[in-house]
Amino acid sequence: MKLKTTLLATAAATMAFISMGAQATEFRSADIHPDGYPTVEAVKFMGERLKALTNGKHSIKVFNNSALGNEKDTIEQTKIGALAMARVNIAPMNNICAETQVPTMPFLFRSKEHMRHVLDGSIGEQILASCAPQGFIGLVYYDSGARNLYTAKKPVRTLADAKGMKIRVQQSDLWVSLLEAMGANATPMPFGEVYTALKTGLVDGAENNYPSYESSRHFEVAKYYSITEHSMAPEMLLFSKRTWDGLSAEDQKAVRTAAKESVPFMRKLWDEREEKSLATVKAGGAEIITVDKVSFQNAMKPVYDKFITDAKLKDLVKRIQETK
Ligand code: BDP
Repeated sequence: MKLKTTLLATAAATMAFISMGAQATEFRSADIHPDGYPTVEAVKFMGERLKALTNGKHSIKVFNNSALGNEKDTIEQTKIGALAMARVNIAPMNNICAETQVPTMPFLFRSKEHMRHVLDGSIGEQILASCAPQGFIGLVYYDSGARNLYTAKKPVRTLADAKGMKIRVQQSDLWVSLLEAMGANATPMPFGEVYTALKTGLVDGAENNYPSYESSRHFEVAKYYSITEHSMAPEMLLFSKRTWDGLSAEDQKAVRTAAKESVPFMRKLWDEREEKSLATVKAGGAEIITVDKVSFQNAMKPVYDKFITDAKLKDLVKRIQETK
């Protein structure tokens, strides 16, 4: 009797495995942010949707807090298929796939609504699709708000104040030029190293949105937060093309659908988090500084001249500017 039960149980387990299909997968997805951060929660949500859409066949496990390395590392792993997914900012893709430079450009989007509208449409799709030859399926963008400059010792109120300051930037040539155009001394480094760099004076400042400034505790070591809003470079969710090519068309569709469904979910979390983070950094002693934004804007021509060089990129910029 006992043997029969065991046999039955084994058979049931085997059946369950077979019915799941030989390719049942838990896709691994990397993020540098901690639990609770909108990007992390959005990918978890996508995982739940994917599981539902594929009747439990596919799911996602998020490895957050830089557990699988910094963004450049996880992009590399995604390219070779060692990792199925990476949620990164668009900036570390700038040197890999030229079109991603466009949404990174300084003062390009006029507002959050403009940015969302452009990225949701055909321009956004074109840029996502442009990374395929490099081995990446661009699934969706997530919000990353506007990035602002923050400094440890001296506040930046005018463009002249930024002159000569050592400012950490993301690992992208475009970002180096952007800060150089402000007169600063740009220092590229991974996000995870910035807190110590600010604390030890290796850099004078950095730049980021409210939620990252807050969750990284950078506000504790760089309390002058200047509202420059110099870029709205969004987040990107990448899927490894190697892994992708092994999926059925039906499963690819499910991945895309689940990713799309996570966008409104993320935006709601994002809007709430921006407000909460502002309150937290203020309570923590951050000084929110209004700057002469036009002077920063006027300094950006060299960045456009250097990076928006070919007809394709020029056309994308123009179409974005013309989008109402
Ligand atoms: C944050 C992005 C994250 C970047 C980070 C950075 O969410 O993906 O790694 O900025 O500045 O806003 O490196």
